[in-house]
Amino acid sequence: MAKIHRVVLIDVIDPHTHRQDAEKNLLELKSLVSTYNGIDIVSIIQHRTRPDKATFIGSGKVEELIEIVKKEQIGVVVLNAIVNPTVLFNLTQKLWTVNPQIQVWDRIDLILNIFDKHAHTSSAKLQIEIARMRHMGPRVFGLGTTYFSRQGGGIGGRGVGETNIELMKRHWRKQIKLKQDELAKLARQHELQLERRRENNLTGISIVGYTNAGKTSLFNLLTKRTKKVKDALFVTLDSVTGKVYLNESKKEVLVSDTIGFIKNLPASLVESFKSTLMDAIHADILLHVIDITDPERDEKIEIVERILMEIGARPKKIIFVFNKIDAYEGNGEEILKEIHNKYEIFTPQFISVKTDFGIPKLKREIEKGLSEYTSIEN
Ligand SMILES: Nc1nc2c(ncn2[C@@H]2O[C@H](COP(=O)(O)OP(=O)(O)OP(=O)(O)O)[C@@H](O)[C@H]2O)c(=O)[nH]1
Ligand SMILES: [Mg+2]
Repeated sequence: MAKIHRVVLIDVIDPHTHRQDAEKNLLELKSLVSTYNGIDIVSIIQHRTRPDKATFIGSGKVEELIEIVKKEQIGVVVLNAIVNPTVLFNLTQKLWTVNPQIQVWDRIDLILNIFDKHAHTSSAKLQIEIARMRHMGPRVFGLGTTYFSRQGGGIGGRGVGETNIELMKRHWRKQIKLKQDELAKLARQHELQLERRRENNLTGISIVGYTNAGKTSLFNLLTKRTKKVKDALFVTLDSVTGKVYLNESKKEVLVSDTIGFIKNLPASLVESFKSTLMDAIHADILLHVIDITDPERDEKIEIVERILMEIGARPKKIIFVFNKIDAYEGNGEEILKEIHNKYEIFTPQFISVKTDFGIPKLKREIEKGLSEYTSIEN
């Protein structure tokens, strides 16, 4: 069994924020932590007008944190923010005395560590590496093995007056550039593949949506595949393409499953994952899968639509697919009406992958979209 990590979650919130809202903010972080196989032992919510520059929580709270780490045998401290690497380093240093193996992460570190567990293809792995290097920044990255081993061998040719930091920066930039070039090559291959499909008039459908909405479940159902499905965030990292058979037009069309989106996805990660989302960027039809049981449904819809815009997806049609209706506990009639009113232009569909409900109708809607916007008849 995978190792369970004992985790402390830390958030700094404005003194005017209610405790309830603060706890809600921590919820997603908690599911991320459990996705990472961690159990959150303690949450610390610190009220401050703004985070402390050196330690995020301020020296008083740091003392409290040291006690908790010691008493609860904490292995990982996670900050619900994106912070400067120096802050992480400062906190790590303070906690070393009670646990020499302590890890201090911010949101990006946590997400990257989850990604790491799920990356299979070389382009997903490269993307994670690039994002990690960017996030570490030149100073911390420079402290890594690469820098010192090369330093040991003698870098040579160091220009007059060049400081160590400048050297580190240059090394850091160069390493990132190398990885980016490698990734660009893979992306180009992928793009050529997509172009070829297009020339052969194979239309692309892509399944997108917030993480854990049921995208892979739908993909499996449509393509009769058996990709991994799990009640956790970011189970899917690599986009995978399969075929769905459409009964009326008696055609097979390509459909791809993609990485899930998340609130506050750091810009650097969006950039890094663009190539994974290539299928979504080029798709003619997007199926935007939404978990109808999620109380934050509307907010998540907005987040997904915004990220789609940011990555430059310009589909001919977007179909909103409200999934998990088998598990919806509220007033069914009311919610259907509300959704129809709000999202009519996205021809909302209501399905349950679990019970198969709504799938034939969804497929008909896809066929309609395809015949409206593309020429699969040829
Ligand atoms: N009750 C119910 N649960 C569902 C349904 N469809 C999917 N799920 C569950 O929702 C969870 C997430 O499903 P996935 O298909 O892995 O979701 P995803 O959107 O691919 O998630 P990521 O790849 O992590 O972004 C799993 O526990 C599924 O069993 C459904 O129709 N009803
Ligand atoms: Mg998935």
